[in-house]
Amino acid sequence: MKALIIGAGGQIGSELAGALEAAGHEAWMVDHQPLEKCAGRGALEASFAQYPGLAARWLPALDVLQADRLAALIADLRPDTVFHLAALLSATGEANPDLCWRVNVDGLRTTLEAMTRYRRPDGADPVLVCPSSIAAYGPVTGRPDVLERGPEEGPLEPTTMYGVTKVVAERLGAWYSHQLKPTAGRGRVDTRLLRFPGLLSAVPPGGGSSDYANELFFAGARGDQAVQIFVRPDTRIPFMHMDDALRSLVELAEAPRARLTRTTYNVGACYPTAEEIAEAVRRRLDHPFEVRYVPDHRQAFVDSWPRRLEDGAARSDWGWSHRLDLEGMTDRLLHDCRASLAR
Ligand code: AKB
Repeated sequence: MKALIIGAGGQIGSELAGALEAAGHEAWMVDHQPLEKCAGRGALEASFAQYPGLAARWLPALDVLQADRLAALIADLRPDTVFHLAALLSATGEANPDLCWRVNVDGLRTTLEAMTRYRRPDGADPVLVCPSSIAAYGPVTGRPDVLERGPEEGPLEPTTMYGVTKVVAERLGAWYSHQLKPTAGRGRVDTRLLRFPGLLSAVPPGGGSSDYANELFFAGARGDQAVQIFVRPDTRIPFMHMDDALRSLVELAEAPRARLTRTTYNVGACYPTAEEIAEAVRRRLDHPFEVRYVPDHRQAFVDSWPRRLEDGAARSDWGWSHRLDLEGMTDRLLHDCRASLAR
């Protein structure tokens, strides 16, 4: 596939380019920042060294709010698959709700509109893959099971602006996939979304509320003897290692349309409390690792998210299966965070 990654310098995008190349695809990358300012610069440079030709497909910086430039890029490149990853996360989004809406919703809609103007070389609708999130859920009166199990069919009643934009993204995806009435020069976009858990990798995330787990792994890798995190020890939300998340993005993009029964899929992996993560890190260290739990305003956001995520549809429709549980993830993350800190 000829893939364009929008938001390629961030936590997911910076590792997705290499994952696509490894799977035999051609990745093009664009971000709102130049390479040297991207959080994922180290991961990108490692992929550029591994895959000849990839560095030349890093495009000049472009903000998704520059609608004309974004539409022109898509019209020019005609990617058969777009991974739309440009987004503000929950904590930053709640502090900047207007910007969160403009980046997460308007940026996505500009991309979808531009993609209605062409078809893939085989005549099929172009594919857009976009992350949704556990933040699309929220507490529902009289339905404690919603937060206990994260049912695939919802209901979805998010409490953060970030969560609201994710529900809108899901509905936009369904509309561009099925409800848009094709006209001459304007066709459908085969839109596919994944409701992701908190994602864990050696690329620091920016502005999420699940970041407390990343902070535990980085603190352990740095050799810190004490760390403060912003949630209670019993806080439990779904988590996933980035390698599984990348595989789910690529597998969903590759899945034949006929096998898909929905536009949004849940993908789950493991469900540790903050204390269980801290303990998994501590068991691998040869020094004390004291964790101070000092909840702040982000506690309310994670408390509004489900503790599990049912993902039967992804498993049966396109064979989704996670590979890393908490123990496997902890081994990998401590190793990778140490390597990233040493760079
Ligand atoms: C966040 O914390 O905002 C994200 C998410 C769970 O979608 N990592």
